[in-house]
Order: sequence, then structure tokens, then C-alpha cells
Amino acid sequence: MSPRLTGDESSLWRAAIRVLDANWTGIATTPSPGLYPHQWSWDSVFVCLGLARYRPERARQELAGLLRAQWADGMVPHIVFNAGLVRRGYFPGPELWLSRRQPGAPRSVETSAITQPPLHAFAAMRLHAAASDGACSRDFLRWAYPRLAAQHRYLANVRDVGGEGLASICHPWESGMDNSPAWDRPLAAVQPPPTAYARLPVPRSIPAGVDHDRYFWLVTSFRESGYDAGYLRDEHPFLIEDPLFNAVYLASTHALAEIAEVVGADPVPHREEAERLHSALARRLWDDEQRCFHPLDLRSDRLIRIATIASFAPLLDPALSSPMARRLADLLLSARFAGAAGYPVPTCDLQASAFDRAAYWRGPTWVNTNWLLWAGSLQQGFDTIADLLYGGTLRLVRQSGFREFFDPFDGSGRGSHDYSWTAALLLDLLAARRAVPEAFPRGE
Ligand code: 9WN
Repeated sequence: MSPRLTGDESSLWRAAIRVLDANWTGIATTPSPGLYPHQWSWDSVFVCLGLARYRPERARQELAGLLRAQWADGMVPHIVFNAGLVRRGYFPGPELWLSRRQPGAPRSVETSAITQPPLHAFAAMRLHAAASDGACSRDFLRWAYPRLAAQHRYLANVRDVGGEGLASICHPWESGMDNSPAWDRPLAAVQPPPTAYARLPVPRSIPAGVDHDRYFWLVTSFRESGYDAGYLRDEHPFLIEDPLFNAVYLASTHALAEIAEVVGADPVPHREEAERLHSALARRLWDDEQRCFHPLDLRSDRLIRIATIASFAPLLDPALSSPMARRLADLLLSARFAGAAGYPVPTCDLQASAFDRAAYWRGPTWVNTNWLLWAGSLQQGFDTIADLLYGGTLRLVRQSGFREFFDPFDGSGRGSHDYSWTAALLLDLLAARRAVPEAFPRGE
């Protein structure tokens, strides 16, 4: 293979840069121009991985924007609202969270009060590894390290409700895979009180009716407790240990140990945390009968036995046992996932009754989950699977553009256009295999 980008790859590269430049507000990159006008946490982390390949200083700004919005207890919120936008720019906006009323919330910006998969330290370390401006990069890591460590302390202190090392999510939005069929059962158990008010019109295809009420009730009950850790532990009805969230947390914990070394801090506590996470993942979320990982519902104390893309996320664990890794590879390549999809990897088991090729997080292929599995396959030395994911993902974008998600059978694009993480992760994939020429257009 030539070390340089081919002509076709060069135009993809330029088009991806144009998307990221268009979505840059001067402070952060929005996920997509119309639908998501604020800064989202895991979107920005994926954006950072792409920017790391050609504009490291903007990648640092992107990550810094998230860390400046961190709450006093270390929680990194899933949305940082852009104050310059009219309140109607996105629903639900800051009026749902009322972060300004919370003593621990940042003063300078309004944010949500829940988090998203903590890939931040992982991105910070990759950004450092790709940087050619060594001193600037180390200065940034020195600034970021205490904040990232605080984020991890928050997850360990407040979110390890199960007490065995894994972090729990308290809302489907925290998983990043909002409408995953994995949340159907635990959501059905959530019983919001009947409301005396007419429902607000929902501006787009987010869950309608009672599920929608449950989403909001989960937030308002948490908010009424003052976003209290004790309420979360003892009363909140939705509390799940998710394999994707925790696999990402583990990957970031390894990265935090590396960052600690770079900045002259002690890496040992992070290595111990990684060991604890690794063994808890295998002990609590591995389902030997179904041969994959499943979320654990702490309220019913039951595994949620539906295979989704999250079932494979622990491929990111460098210490994953080889029998588990092989079983995941078998399932991934089977007719339930990549084996029967023209454009791998569908987000839900194709043979599950909940599978829907068009519905949000219930079947379509997403570039960020493909990217996580690509990184996990490389981690396990599954080069053929990594090739499949690499080629499949490039094919999707060539065929349908930088869409939010894609039909897993015919590759047609769905959701918003010019979606930032699709563009950013394509840049990362291209740069992982080819040298990006010095004189290459870098965007402004
Ligand atoms: C709620 C921004 C976000 C992504 C999530 C995706 C969707 C929001 C929504 O958009 O979630 O956080 O309005 O549905 O599910 O993964 O971070 O792109």
C-alpha cells in the first residue's frame, strides 16, 4: 500500500476538513449545524481525535472547552450550551437542567447535569502522541491532567453505586446510544407520575409519548434532589452498568496512567483503577451463556440480555482474556452482526425482535461505534476485523457523505448531514494508514 493518500482519499480528507471547519463556532465544534447546535461531550472527544491529525491547537481548545465546563465534583457534563444561541436552538435546552442554580456547576456557562462516555483522557493522550509541538502539548497535558483525574474520581466516588469498580449511568442519554433497545426494559420500569399539563411538542423523532415523559422525569427528579449523589444511589430508578461506557472508562484510565507519567505524577493509582475496572467488567457484565457483554440493571439486579454494539466495546480492554475476545470476534462476524450486513456494524443484533434498520440507535450503523470497534480490534490484534471496519466505514462515507448514521444493508445515509464525528473519525482513519503530506490543505 502506498504511504500517501490516493486522489480519492485526498478529496475525502478535504471534504471532512470542510465539515469540521463549518461546524466550528470559534469555541467548539457542534455535532451538526442544524440539529445539535451546542457542544456535546463525546462528540467533541471524537472531533478532537480527528483534529489531532491536522490542527492540534484546535483539538486542545475543543477538549479544554469541555473541561472548563466541569462541575466541582469532577463531573464533565454531556452538553455545554452555547450562550450565543436563542433558547429554542435545541430542545431540551438549559431550562431543563437549571445548572445555574447548582452551587457546584460552572459559573461561566450553562450545562446539562449528566455525563457521557468518558473517552476524554484517551483522546488527550492520542492528541499528545500525534503532536509535533512537544512543549505546547506537554503544557496542555499538565493543565488537563488534574481535571481528567477529577473526572475519574467522580466516576469512582459517585457512580460506582454497585461498589465493584464500574460506573453506572443514570439516563439513556449518558450512554450516548440514547434509544438503544437495551434501555427498553429498565425504562419501562420507570413510572413517572401522571402529568396535569399538556405535553410539549417534540420537535423531531426522539422517543415519543410515555418514553419521552420518562426521559424528562428522570432528569427532573434528579434535579429536584439537587443532583444529589445519595439520591442517585438510593432512589433514582434508572441505574445501569453499561459495557460501552465502562470499556471507554477503562481505556481512558490506561491513558490517564500514561498522562501521569508525562506530567510527572504518580501513575500507580490509575493502573490500580484500570485493573479493578478490567476485572469488574469480566466478572459483572460478561454473559457466558450468550458469549458477549451485557449491561447490568442495578435496580432489578439483572443483565439486560440483548446484544448491541455495546456488547463488543470491551475489545478496547488490553487485558481482555483471549477466550472472551475470540467469542466477541465470532459474534461480530456472525450473521447477527457484520456477517449479514452490507455495511457493518449494525448497532443491534439483526436477529433481535427490537432490530430496526432505520431507527435511532436500534439498528443503523454509526461511524463512532465502528471506530471504537476498529480501535478495539487493533488492540486485540484482530487485523482482519480492523480491515473490515476500516474499509466498510470509508465505503459508507464515500457513498453517502458525512451523515449521522447509515442503513446497515444498503449504506444509505440517515439523520443529519455534515455530522462532525463522522468527518473527524474519517480523518483519523485515513491518517492512521497513510502519511498526510506536510503541504496538505489544513483548513483555516
Ligand atoms: C441527546 C449529539 C448527540 C450525541 C448522542 C446522540 C444524540 C442527543 C439527542 O445526539 O443525543 O444527548 O438529542 O438525541 O444520541 O450520542 O452525542 O450528536
